[in-house]
Amino acid sequence: MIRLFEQHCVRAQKELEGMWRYVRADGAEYTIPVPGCLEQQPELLSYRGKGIFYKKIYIREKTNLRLELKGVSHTADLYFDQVFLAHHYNAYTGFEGVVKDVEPGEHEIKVCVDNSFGQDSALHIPNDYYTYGGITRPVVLEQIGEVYIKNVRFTPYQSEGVWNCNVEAEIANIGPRDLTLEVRVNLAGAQIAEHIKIAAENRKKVVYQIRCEDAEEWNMDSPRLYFLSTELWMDGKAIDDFIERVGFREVKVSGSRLLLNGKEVFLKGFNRHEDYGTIGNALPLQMMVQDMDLMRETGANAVRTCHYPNDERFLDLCDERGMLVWEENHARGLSLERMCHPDFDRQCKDCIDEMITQHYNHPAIVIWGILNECDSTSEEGRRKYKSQYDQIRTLDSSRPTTSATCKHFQDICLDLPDIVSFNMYSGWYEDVSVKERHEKEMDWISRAGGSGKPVIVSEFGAAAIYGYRDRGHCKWSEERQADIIRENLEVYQEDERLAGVFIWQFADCKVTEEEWFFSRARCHNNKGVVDEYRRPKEAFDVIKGLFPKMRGQ
Ligand code: ADA
Repeated sequence: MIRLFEQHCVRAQKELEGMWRYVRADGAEYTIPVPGCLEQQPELLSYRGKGIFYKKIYIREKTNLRLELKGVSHTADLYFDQVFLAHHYNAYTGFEGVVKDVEPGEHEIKVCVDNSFGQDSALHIPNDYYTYGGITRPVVLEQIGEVYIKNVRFTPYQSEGVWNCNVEAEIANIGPRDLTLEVRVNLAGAQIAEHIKIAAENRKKVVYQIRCEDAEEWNMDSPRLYFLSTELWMDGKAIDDFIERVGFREVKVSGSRLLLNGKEVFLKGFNRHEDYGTIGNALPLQMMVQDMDLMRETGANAVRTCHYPNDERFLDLCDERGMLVWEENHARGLSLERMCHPDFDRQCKDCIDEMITQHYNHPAIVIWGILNECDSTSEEGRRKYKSQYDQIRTLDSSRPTTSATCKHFQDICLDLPDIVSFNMYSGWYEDVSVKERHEKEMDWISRAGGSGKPVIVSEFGAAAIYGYRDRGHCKWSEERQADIIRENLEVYQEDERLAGVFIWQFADCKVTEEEWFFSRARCHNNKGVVDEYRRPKEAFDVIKGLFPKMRGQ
């Protein structure tokens, strides 16, 4: 399944799911499901390295083709009939390749994939989560004509009590002729039609302001979604279309509050990695729904996509369920030395650019985050933080920004984001009073550039091995994890200064053995409140008792 709704009625689109041929670097051959992870194959359980995926397709009539790969982990080179189309780095954003004038008959798609931690990889490194391998998200094959819609951006805003929006569509003419065509936009009962000219081998951006008299707002209780359909017409015929699913809502920061449609929201959520025991990060829809249902069962209203952009189908689900999302770029715990990797700036820039371009229209996303626990203590680090915030604001000024810091009392970047967020493991890494430690942190934040801004506790929690019980509540027992989470939540629920809390973490996730085995029993980060098979630990019920009592919906 590509998305949770059909994106095209005119353009022919299909998913190339199923079995693909995979040839490992040493020549060993397998057939592997796509989407899927290499690690699901008995012979590839811990394979880290290069390999090539092949898929044969049949084309009935001469056409232009667009291939979209929504996630390949982590470096990919895409070929069509041995012709190179695209290079892409990063497992968590998609990319495309376009081939013109494909003749009828048999053709071959080839994707060279590498998931090793080589010297060209600044963001995928041995880490406290697992970099899987393979084509882990859907592959889409589309038939396009000489002109097609590349992208549509929807920005809602209220004016005099009525919903309005900006719709920007990017149209590409990949043919040799200058064209005149009609653009037709349909949204919530409003229609726009305009004739445009677009030169050969060129792109054009059209922008419309649409007043939607009858549009209802999207909110957490009533996540009303609308189809935004953009079509291209020529000689009385629809030749291409692009359907987005959008919601009318506004996110703002006002003083220390986060507002959704002018009303304060308090975020009560989980940090969630895309990871499931034996499946890896290629989660099928039913497992995403299971995660959503479990989070909802506790009373959560928000999720943080730590530490990378998520699968679009999960974001679609959040849109449908009114679950608020903090989505962040891919960068976890990088030291200054790692941030000075020659490819770091470019790889972050591409990731942010793709994340925002690809996920801009999700009403559920209310915060963009960057650089979890990276170096925010040096002038060089600060320059990098600043340039990433600047990049985000240029691409999207409609959502607030943040970054989760652990550089307590040393962070020099708290003045840069719209929201200040900090990770704090009181009771787990440090045996301290949660309340006292929290007060010190809040006091420091107010003096270090965060004064007057919303503050979020972006991570807190403790580890427990599922099923391990101990009457003395020793560390790693389910009882101790429940105690620590309870103590933290009780302190935060009293604190009117906070705008939200995110528990670390929703489910146990696999970590890389390299660099991590000594502090991570079972080579897993065991701080999930459910284990990697989604079996709830004792803490799950504690949260279920406390989340509904906290402020916010
Ligand atoms: C961090 C980090 C997480 C995870 C967590 C932990 O603060 O952001 O990715 O590593 O700590 O479990 O210690």
